[in-house]
Amino acid sequence: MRSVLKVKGMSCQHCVMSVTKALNQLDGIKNVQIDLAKGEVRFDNTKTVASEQIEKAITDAGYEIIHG
Ligand SMILES: [Cu+2]
Repeated sequence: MRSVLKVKGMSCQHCVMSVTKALNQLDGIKNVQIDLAKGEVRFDNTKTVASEQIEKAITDAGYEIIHG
């Protein structure tokens, strides 16, 4: 399932790499793409990884998910 999240705090290519790496470490998350201008993170959730787990990976990397 293709998922989209709004993530706050990403400002440069380093942030893109950090968030991509954090998500790629989750088993089942694939094809991570980040739109820096929109602050959007897109990925395939191939194993129904729990949203809590995804959120934790992003917050542990130092970024914040914008809800709603
Ligand atoms: Cu950055």
